[in-house]
Amino acid sequence: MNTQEYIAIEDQYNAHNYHPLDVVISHAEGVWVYDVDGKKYMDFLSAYSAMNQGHCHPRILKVLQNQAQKVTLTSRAFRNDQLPLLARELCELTGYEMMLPMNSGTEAIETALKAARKWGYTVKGVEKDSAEIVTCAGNFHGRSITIVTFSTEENYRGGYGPFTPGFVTIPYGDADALEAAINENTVAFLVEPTQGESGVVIPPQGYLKKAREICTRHNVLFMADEIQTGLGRTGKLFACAHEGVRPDVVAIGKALSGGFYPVSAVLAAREVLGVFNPGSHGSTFGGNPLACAVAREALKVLVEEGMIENSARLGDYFLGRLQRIESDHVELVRGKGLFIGVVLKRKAGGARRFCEALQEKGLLCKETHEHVIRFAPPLVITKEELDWALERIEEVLMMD
Ligand code: IF1
Repeated sequence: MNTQEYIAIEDQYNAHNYHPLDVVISHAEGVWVYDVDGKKYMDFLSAYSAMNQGHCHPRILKVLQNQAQKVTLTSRAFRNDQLPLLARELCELTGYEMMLPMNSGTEAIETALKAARKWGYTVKGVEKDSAEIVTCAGNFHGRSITIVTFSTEENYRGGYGPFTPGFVTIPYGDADALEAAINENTVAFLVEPTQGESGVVIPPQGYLKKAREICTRHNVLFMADEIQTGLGRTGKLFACAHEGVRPDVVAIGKALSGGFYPVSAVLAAREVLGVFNPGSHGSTFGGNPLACAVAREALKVLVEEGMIENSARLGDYFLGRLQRIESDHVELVRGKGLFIGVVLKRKAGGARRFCEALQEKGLLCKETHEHVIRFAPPLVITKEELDWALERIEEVLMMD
């Protein structure tokens, strides 16, 4: 079958909750993906930063295959030999006392929200059912009804009411607004160190540090959503590290498995994750041996193959090259590491047509919020591959 035939079947039987590019991928390796018609593309989205290690990384694949022949799922009613090792390795790598394994990023965020509320009641002493969590306008933290409760994007929350109480929204990047929003019921502040879906929005220098200080002073948990920005995407293990900020709670996912399997986790001190007692939170697949074996290897290759440093080095190079392209369509280029947004002028006619033009030239990326082209290649990209991409990006940004 060819591309159009696959699309026709998908359109008939699959809900239309996305508007994807018309490329039907059949296999992939490293930074390259191949469609059913034999066309080759460079992946500049990395499945929204789940593919930091590149597609089908051989070491992770081997671990997946080996583990899949041993045991894949035990449930948490019993124990397995991979979860304790992932927990120890993840805590040693990140410096947190404990972790709680889940599957999707949404579940990690829900876990963090539940931990914060329960910590508020049992440790901080907030009055029962009065906990408040401060979140930022322009956020994206997942798609559950509680999480879209505090989305400020009508397309993400419209039609899903009634919503969950206990959330306060403040402008992103405004530490004074955080100070003003905190009261005796505030248990946590949830923030993306760089807002991905909003269009790679980097907060003002010093914002995260000020927010950290405010949370410390008011005994409010600083919770960082590093599901997209974490694990090397911005050139450091965690994006918060660019300001030397250490959150109380960190949610990770996506590249935690190198794109092989849904694996997410929450990292925090014993004082926070200790609020969960047996039976008070869980998941059928959370912490399963296949997920944990894959995540252990995904973390190992990320560190051992210098992907975080590569993201920093080539990210700086890429940003500099993009900023020197003199295109009438470009408002500004912003980013950190290999996490970059090209903000187009309103008169450019929207980012979609540029993504479609790039697709024609063999480069896959995704527009976000109408006017921003997001560039996020796998962190294994080489300078030669980046130059190949830059040549095509420059041609497209210079088109009429
Ligand atoms: C979609 C966006 C990105 C995330 C952050 C939590 C989650 C995500 C910072 C939830 C997930 C994905 C979800 C996917 C598209 C993509 C996305 F466009 F939706 F907003 F990356 F920016 N926190 N982001 O980025 O993790 O439950 O998906 O594993 O839902 O369309 P998940």
